[in-house]
Amino acid sequence: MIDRLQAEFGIPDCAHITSGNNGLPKLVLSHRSGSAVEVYLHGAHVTSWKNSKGEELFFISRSSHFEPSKPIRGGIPICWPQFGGQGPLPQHGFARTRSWRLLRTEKLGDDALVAEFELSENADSLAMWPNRFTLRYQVLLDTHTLTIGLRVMNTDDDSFDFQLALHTYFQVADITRVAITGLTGTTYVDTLRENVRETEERNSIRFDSETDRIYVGAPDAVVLADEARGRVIRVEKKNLTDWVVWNPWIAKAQRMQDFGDEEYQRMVCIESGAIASPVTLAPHESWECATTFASET
Ligand code: TA6
Repeated sequence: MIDRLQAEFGIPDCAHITSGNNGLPKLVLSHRSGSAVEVYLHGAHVTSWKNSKGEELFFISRSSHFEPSKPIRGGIPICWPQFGGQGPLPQHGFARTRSWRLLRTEKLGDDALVAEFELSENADSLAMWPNRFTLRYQVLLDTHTLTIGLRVMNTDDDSFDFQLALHTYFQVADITRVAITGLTGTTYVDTLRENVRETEERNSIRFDSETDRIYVGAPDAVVLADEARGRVIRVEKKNLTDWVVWNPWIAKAQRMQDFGDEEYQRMVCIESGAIASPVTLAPHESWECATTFASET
């Protein structure tokens, strides 16, 4: 399978399909600047984004599964058509545990690299979610940016609702020296306090305990400062209403078997999504969104 994918989608010095962890196929896009991204076909899961210096910007747990039936712990899990346990489906829906089809790889005129993946319903998904759909997931890598685009198509004769989140795990040097800015004055749902709604009063969100908040109707841009490393990453969403900010801290980290007890110190999740207000998609209509990650180097 890897050889067939490489023959069809490989681009010399730019796109390479290889056997990843546990032999799962993954695509590696290597930009001429030195930046790179890795995407497993399992879940169309971005597991690595490196800047032009080759520094890893995303977090992957050393204890992560790499098995067809389980989500990868880190990178960008695609939460669709449900977020969390907010419905009858498995936690965060089924898109992140399905094998996606690689549709195309391309080197654009400005040397940016793009790959596109597709997922549609199957007997398993229809059994738990009786809707026909096609998802198109686009990964675009440039010198300083990684842009994720998702298009949802309702290929059925009835409307359906969905939630979505790009559940992105950022690597940080020390969670106690991390600041997230851009959400001052935004309403958030505190999932650790019976979903009470509060207003974010702080200019900088910092971490000293478990944090699990859905910022609703939020501004489109946030900035992550990894102060211990002097690294800044800007994240901008398009046509998505919410952000989730999450760190499991000590007790929850210990309860997560695919996550090291100490790993909470080296990661933070900033997730762009449509959560508080699910999207309703009419028959044969489509909807799209994007999220761009920008690194200074
Ligand atoms: O995004 C925050 C969250 O909903 C947390 O409540 C936590 O459950 C996290 O997602 C990870 O979920 P997972 O199913 O990947 O373990």
